[in-house]
Amino acid sequence: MSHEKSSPSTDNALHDHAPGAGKTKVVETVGAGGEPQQHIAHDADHSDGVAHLTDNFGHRISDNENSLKAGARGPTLLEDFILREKIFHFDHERIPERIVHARGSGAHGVFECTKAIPELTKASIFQHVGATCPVFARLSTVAGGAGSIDTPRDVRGFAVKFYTDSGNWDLVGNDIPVFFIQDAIKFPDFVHSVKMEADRGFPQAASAHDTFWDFVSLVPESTHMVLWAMSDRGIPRSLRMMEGFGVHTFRFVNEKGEGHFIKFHWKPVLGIESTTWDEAVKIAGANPDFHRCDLFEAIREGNFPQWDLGVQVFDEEWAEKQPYDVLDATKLIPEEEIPVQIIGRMTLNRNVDNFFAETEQVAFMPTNVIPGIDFTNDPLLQGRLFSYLDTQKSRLGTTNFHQIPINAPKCPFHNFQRDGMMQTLVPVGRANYEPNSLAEAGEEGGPRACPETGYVTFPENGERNDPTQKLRIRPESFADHYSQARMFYRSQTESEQAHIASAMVFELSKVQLEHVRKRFLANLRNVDESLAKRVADGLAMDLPAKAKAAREPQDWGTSDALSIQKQAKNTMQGRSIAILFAEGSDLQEINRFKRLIESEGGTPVLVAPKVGGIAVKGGTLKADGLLAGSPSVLFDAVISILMPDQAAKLAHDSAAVQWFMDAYSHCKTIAHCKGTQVILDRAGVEKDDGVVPLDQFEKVGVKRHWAREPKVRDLA
Ligand code: HDD
Repeated sequence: MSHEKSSPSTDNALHDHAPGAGKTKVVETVGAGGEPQQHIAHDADHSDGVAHLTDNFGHRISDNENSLKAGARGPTLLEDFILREKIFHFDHERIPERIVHARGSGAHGVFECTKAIPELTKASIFQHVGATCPVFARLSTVAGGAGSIDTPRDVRGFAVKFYTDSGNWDLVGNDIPVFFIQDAIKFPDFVHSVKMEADRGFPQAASAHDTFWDFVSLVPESTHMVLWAMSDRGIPRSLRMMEGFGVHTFRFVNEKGEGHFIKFHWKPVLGIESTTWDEAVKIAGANPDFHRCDLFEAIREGNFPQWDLGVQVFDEEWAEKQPYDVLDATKLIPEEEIPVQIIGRMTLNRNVDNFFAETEQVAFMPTNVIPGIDFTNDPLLQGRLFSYLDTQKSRLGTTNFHQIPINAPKCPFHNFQRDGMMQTLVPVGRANYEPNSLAEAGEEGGPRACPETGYVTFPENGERNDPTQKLRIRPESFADHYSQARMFYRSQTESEQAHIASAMVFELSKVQLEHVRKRFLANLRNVDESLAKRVADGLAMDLPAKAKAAREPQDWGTSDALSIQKQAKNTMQGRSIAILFAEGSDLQEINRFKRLIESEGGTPVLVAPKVGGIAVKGGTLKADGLLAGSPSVLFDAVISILMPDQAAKLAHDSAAVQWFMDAYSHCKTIAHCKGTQVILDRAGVEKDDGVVPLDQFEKVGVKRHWAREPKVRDLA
């Protein structure tokens, strides 16, 4: 990153004003002019080596236990500025939560270019292999509030801020490559319908209710994304194992001014992994912060999550020939047609120091683009270009939210924007307008526009369009609402298709308005008759007449890239594997598995009926988790090493029986010693490719055994 000398017009005196002016932990951020700056992170005074508690204006506090009173049992005095400041600040700790994506987890990292593409874009970060820039990523759910569970059925937000040397670039995407609506004007309606219902304030973080299904059944363009949300993509196992998508068609522009259409993809190095619905529900009870903890702990342990950034590149001529419109955000471009080329890798390698200051205050905006990356006329994207800037003012309270360290660019920035609430910069001189000739009198004249290197909007904005007409219409090319939904469904494996059908049955069973269910089924017949029949049977309803489609759906074949199971990785990397032990278990054997899992990049977790220290063969061993408090839903595979007497005892403990029953019904690998058989019998666990003796664990590995599913779940 280059750091120019800061302009006096935006010099930031923040660092001189740290409370207490002591020698506390110093955090390096970036100053107004892009120069590194130091902030005092803790409001304590260390001047004599002891951290002294002060108020926000640096006055030392003598007593943090008692308010000031008139007499030992008398009234508290208004004069107590220490009490008042403390309560005043506390009363205002919360800011409005995000209207959508309120629940999120963030981390810092680095992006590295792995393939230079100057022929496609002049974006500075893509000019040289090995070029890097810092990033901040926030991964979120959409519908729930800030304190809601991590594992509801929902879309996940995938927002990345690249702090490049030519300004911040925000790629604000989701884990699903298409969207529910085509035009931003429908966004408030859609969001109102999926959030908790207006009169009753529930359900929280769930789409299984009347208003969501009412909306989507009335808006057929949402059908494609509804299928994605009802598929296993809606219940990811880990934030580290999700794909990400920029969703819209964007544009790369090269040095010569030539444009190419592109779609952005994030591919998780750990592979894509989801839960089953039963598992997701149980995880919500066992650990509502499951995804947040998983991300935090992986980074803390040095198992840094990584994603490859890829692009699909195509031109307008190719786009013109497609049976859908590339400006329609309800459509994807099959990877079989336009392969994804990998151009970089993101590594998240540092947890936040403070959740509020960073994860809560980070402000993503699709308008944050750098030269070489441009928008298209996608009407959903165009609406977003207004919405995000606007919402930050209401969330963060001031137009100066860009000065908050997490939002500030790490390259120089200079302009004549001035003042506003919470202004922390101290610009000097008179130059707060332009043009000016103050420099001629020896004064600071301030910055000037840069025609050579500044952002230039791609001039062609009239794709298949007549810009002389003002129209409120949806183009005819956006009219096919079902063909890609069909392609998505037909690209899934049998078990994935069954999951979609079950999810729809579950969600529609929560819909109390009968006509809404019927309307959705009528639409679904346009996607796939067998799916519609399956869902109707699951609800014990008759199939209604097929809805009339705006445009008759076509068979567009299938795409393996749309299925999770077809791309599954059999790997221990990033997976957590439980080792169940009890009194008398063989320590050597336990350690052997621990080492194996660790050497393969996995995390072994010791689980036992008691945690404090159990006498095992060869020593005493502490467990990481209590059996009753560490259900097997928290792990990707389970190993059981028990002496027969302990196993016989656990066979009468419902937590132990349920542990194996769940691992089995969630199609996980169960590697067990002979002694464990007595519990497996009680749990109804039958031998199969994934229920194996201990010595076969390594061979079988950590993957789901979907062939088992018909034995444990009615997939009708
Ligand atoms: Fe949005 C937040 C992703 C359409 C308006 N959106 C938000 C976040 C993500 C997305 C990941 C959370 C950012 C964070 O972590 O802070 N949004 C999308 C995607 C969309 C999309 C992939 C379609 C392709 N969004 C969309 C539309 C509008 C908005 C059409 C409005 C016209 N989105 C917002 C917002 C939010 C937001 C209200 C809430 C909090 C925020 O912006 O910062 O402005």
